Amino acid sequence: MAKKNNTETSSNKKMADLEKDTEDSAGQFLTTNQGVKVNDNQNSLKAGERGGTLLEDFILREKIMHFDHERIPERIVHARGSAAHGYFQVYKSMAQYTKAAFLQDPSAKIPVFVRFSTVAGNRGSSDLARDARGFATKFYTQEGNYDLVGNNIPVFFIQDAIKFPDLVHAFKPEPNNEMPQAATAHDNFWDFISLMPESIHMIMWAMSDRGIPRSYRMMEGFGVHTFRFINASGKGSFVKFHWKPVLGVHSVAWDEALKISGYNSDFHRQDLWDAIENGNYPEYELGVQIVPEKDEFKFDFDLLDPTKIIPEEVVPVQLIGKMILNRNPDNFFAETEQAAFHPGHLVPGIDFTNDPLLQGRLFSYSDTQLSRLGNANFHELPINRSINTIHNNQRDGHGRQQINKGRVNYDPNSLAGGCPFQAKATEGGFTSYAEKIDGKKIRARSESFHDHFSQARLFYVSQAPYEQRHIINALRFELGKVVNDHVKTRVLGLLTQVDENLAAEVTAGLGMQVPKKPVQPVNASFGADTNPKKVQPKFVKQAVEKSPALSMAHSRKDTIQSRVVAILAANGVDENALTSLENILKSKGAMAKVIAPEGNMIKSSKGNNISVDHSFLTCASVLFDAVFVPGGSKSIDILMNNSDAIHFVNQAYKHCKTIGATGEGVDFIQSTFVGKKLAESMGANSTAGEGVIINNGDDVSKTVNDFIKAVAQHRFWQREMISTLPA
Ligand code: HDE
Repeated sequence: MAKKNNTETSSNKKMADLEKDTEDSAGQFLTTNQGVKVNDNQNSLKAGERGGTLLEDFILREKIMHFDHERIPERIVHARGSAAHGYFQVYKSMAQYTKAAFLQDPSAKIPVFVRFSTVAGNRGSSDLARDARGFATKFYTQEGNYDLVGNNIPVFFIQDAIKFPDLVHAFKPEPNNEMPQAATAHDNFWDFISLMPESIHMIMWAMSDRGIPRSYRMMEGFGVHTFRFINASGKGSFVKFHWKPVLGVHSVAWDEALKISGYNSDFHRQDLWDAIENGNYPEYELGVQIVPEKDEFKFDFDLLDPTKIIPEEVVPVQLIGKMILNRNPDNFFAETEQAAFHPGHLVPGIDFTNDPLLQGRLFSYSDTQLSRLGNANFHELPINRSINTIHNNQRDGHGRQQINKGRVNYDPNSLAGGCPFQAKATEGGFTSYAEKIDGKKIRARSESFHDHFSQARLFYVSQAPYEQRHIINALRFELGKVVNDHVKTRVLGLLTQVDENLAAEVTAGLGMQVPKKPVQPVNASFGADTNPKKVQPKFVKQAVEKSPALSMAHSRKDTIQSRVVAILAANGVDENALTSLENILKSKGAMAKVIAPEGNMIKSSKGNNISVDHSFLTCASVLFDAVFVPGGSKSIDILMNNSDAIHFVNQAYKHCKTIGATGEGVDFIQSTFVGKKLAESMGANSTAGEGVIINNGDDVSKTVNDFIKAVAQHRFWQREMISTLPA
């Protein structure tokens, strides 16, 4: 019993800590920052009713001065983000591999704060940009903060941190005209990539549907680098971290992403917020791939190379715990914006490896946070504070919160009895893994980092045909925006190394000639004195020919939990059909939204009021996972004459979504282009009808059940091949 109380206490400690700094003005007087009550917040102090304003108006000056400084620099990368609170629980003790306290006790709930982000765009950019997504988790553990600062793509563009500023300059808007925003489809980016063959594996991921997730709740997370676990006896093992979303991994279509950006550029932010408000708490399982130290050199790539994955078929991912995000932040700025993550925030039992990208990151995060958050005391901000009280001899600095008592601020000391003490390893003191290192001081890259194409190919060939088509189209789009032909040709040259068919397809879309396979791919990415012959990218036969885990086609497809279904209706809608649809969807955890020609209310077939969630003016099918049209002859007459309603269904079909209808709703579907497509394909061996659930007559519950099974499939991507809809 005592133990339970302890874990409960530790799980609530962070919440209580944040609570201390939370302020609610309900029922309170307005005050200045000095706590003086304000009598008039509408008029500045003037000499007479018609002015001038007096300099002595300290209330005005204080208010404007604070406002003038309300903006802080946005993150140089990952500026656009949103976050949530929650907790993590390990399934069973991981003591065999690590002594990290938060990975020992399955009954302990470890508070977490997670921030998701896009990488390239600025703070106000669209959530649906084609991009990697950041997935940064702060665990407030009993041994101090542990940050797992990862992405939704398990590899990175570059092998060495020294290239990071160049990479970021290249993908950000071009410096002369600050265009394009949140997009890599421009010459600078592809010029850089064409000269950096090591980036091609990540390019495959970024151009795949992983670059346009359906939701932050439906994407994986990866620690990217190989880290190290250390157990209580000091034994180390290599570890790669994964987050697996319980809802499966799903994306939107590219055309949809473009349109979502117009209808709701906060789409992912809103989705996360709404899901939590509605009790659909996002859940992710923490996975680890553990490699014993003795196996370090057993792979066909270097474990220290951040452009490589360990295929899950080679080292399976063990699921070791679950994270549940169950609380939205109270204040975006104080929490989400001021959160400072750092891959160097470690706890005993976890350590680094010599991955040269990871090592460079260790300098960057606190350095950028110093300028972003303005001083060296940002660890004292409520969101960044450890649940452990801080005891050290660091003092002063801008905005210092802690009031350290006593005369002693140095160590060793005798005047304060030697306090604060150093902790032995057995007392929980952090000790770095005593890795033996013996080498020359040298600027070079290990030959084991020279294979840039084998895993890019593995990724491409492991994709389903529709996923490969999406990669081809993404590359056609991106390179289609590039003006310089020689840049395009160089990228196509790299693609020939990945897969010749891929290169040919992309080239055809650009109306260009397939370049010859470059004999000597590119050497601009090496040091000036490096002998290019020695550093040529090479191919290595992979342990697996295909890795099904790399394809989203194999993701979980048996739940409609939290999916959003649009119900198209107008006055006269069949109330029984609509309510039974709503009830069944709700019982399966999905959300139903009524969309009508006008907002507010419609009258059902029985004359009852039905609330409208959105009118066609404020939404579009791209904001929903599926569409259903219940009957009601009057309602259908209205919808048949409404071009927005017709477009809604056509577009949902184009984006391969599930469409369902009952009663006269079936006539409506048949009157659209969808109906035309279905009629054209009658009797033919066609996929046109997959995911269109309209043939069950008036049996609403059978139709809805079939509809639900189809929605769980997420998309019917094969339809893209036959779809020539003008939507
Ligand atoms: Fe970051 N990265 N990064 N990064 N990164 C930042 O830190 C950096 C890298 C990642 O929600 C910055 O506080 C360097 C890989 C996430 O607040 C900055 C290098 C991965 C976030 C920085 C990398 C990441 C950041 C910008 C190459 C996946 C957002 C603001 C050596 C494993 C965290 C900030 C949040 C943020 C530097 C590469 C993930 C500038 C130098 C690889 C999720 O310090």
